[in-house]
Amino acid sequence: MKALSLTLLFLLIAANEAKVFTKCELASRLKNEGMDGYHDYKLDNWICMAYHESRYNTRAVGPPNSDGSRDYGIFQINSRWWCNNTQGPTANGCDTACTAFTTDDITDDIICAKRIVRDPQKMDAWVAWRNHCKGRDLSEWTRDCRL
Ligand SMILES: *[C@@H]1O[C@H](CO)[C@@H](O)[C@H](O)[C@H]1NC(C)=O
Ligand SMILES: [Ca+2]
Repeated sequence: MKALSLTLLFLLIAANEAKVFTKCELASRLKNEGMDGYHDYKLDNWICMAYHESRYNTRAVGPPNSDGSRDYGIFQINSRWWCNNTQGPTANGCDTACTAFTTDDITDDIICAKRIVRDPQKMDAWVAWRNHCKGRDLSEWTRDCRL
């Protein structure tokens, strides 16, 4: 019983611990993962996209899209095409459970984002990037970070 209650306590704590990156913390992590210039997108594109998609919140789950799919995690990865939330048809292009994209370890999110940007749509896959970042001067997004 003691072990069980400790487990439950841990789960409750874990569930409440939504990791929200700071801008520069995320910039540093993505740079280390080779995303600065990945498929010709400089780092500031990724930072601007993540801000407008999730506000850097690793636990973000979007409301249902018009096709019933949802978007998961810091990069708001879509369940119709890239991950499996077991709630509808999915191409599951990243071969990952959508819940994996709402943990505070963003390693798998990064791997999937790289996969997404290798598709012909490239970063246009992210509506928030298209609406808020595409074609703009994005240098301010990383200017005050020590990278
Ligand atoms: C999605 O997950 C469910 C439950 O594990 C599984 O039955 C289904 O085959 C998966 N779909 C795809 C496309 O991976
Ligand atoms: Ca994850």
